[in-house]
Amino acid sequence: KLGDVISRLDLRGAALSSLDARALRTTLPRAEFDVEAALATVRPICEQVHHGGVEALLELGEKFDRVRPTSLRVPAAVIAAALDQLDPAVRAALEESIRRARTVHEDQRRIDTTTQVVPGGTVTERWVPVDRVGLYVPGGVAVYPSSVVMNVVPAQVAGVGSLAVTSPPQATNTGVFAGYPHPTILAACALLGVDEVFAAGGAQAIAMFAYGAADADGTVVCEPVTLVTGPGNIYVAAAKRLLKGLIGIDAEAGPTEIAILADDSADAELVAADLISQAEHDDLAASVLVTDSTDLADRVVAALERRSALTKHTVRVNTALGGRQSGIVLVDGLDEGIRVVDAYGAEHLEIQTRDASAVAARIRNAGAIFVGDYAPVSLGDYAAGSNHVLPTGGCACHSSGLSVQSFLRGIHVVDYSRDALADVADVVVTLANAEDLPAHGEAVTARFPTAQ
Ligand code: HSO
Ligand code: ZN
Repeated sequence: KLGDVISRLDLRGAALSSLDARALRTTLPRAEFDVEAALATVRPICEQVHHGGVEALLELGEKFDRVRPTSLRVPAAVIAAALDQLDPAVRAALEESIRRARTVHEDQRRIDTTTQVVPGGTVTERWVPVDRVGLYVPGGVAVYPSSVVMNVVPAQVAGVGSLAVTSPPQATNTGVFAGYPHPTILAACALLGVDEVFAAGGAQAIAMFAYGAADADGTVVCEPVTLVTGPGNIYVAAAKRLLKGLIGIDAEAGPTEIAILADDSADAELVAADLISQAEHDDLAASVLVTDSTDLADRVVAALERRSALTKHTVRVNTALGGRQSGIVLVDGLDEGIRVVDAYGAEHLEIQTRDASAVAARIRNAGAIFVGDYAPVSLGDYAAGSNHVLPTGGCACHSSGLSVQSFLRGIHVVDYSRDALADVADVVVTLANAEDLPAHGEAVTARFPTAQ
């Protein structure tokens, strides 16, 4: 019975007050996502792509995706065919999703700022998009055309000039799509105006982006990129960690997480529906309820049992809900609940309490916060306008979700006149000498030979 396997952690009374933030964090339910352990597996794969280029990528597709890509780059005609055969209702929904994401992300554009430090001395922070981005779109247990939207929209709004998408070839594709990524992924690319799409997944896809790939004649099929974004499995995360430095990466994405902070005013049916919605992603998905109401907890468990039996992916949902990464955490009150969810730093946090907006305003650590009864996580997954590529595994404590900012760099432009430099020369010389780096000071005094 599901109710018997959902773990309960009782943090009422001294159980919570005796834990500091770090201890609390390790006490809370969380999935094992040992990226370090996967490094040994992905290292030879990345090497193979580095030296073998296109041919290595085709072979690795055959090995790991059980289908040899028909060609590494998806031909324009195949992308166009995918858009042609896209269900009109799905097309309209994707278009609405794109529209809302654009609306939100356009407001994230950064404005260059110039500060006049002294007369004749200015520092400008200039925002410049990265040159070329590689976007990874997973295609394993589930395929996510919505993730194409969430990666491409902020990159385009940021002004990234060159943008490539990669997704694993699907063994189940037929007809013109055989040996290519899922047709709905291709159609989403077409809707967004992305024409550079590759049939590569896993660690090998990240290596392709990092090193570029040429075919046997030396013709470059994929130019290397400067930044890779997008969620993936543990091997994708490991490859990103391995190749970081050569390329920029976004926050590492592990299995999805939903935490719900709820009091006795919450609707148990809605809480259960939302916990199940993210449990549906993956056996390792985490669904965590934090509440001060044992009565609500009992009602949620009953609702979970009823609802999970009725939903399509019952087995996966029950595995995720019964896993050590999921569970119900009991606390004394709202303040304690806030402490717990802040320590957890969920990818998605729902607030289903009285005065939900005021409670949300007190939260410091979460990838995204969903306020009240009418903002389920699945709204954010598809159509709120917010981004659904968010930090998992507690990374919300130090990282943000994908946004326009993820694709920009702020360059400081320093512009000082002769007089402005002369005015501050002593400061530079004094600090340079204090650090025993006199040549630093000499670079300034060299500009004022008569003053010496
Ligand atoms: N909840 C996932 C995103 C997603 N959901 C895609 C459905 N499709 C991670 O934020
Ligand atoms: Zn989701």
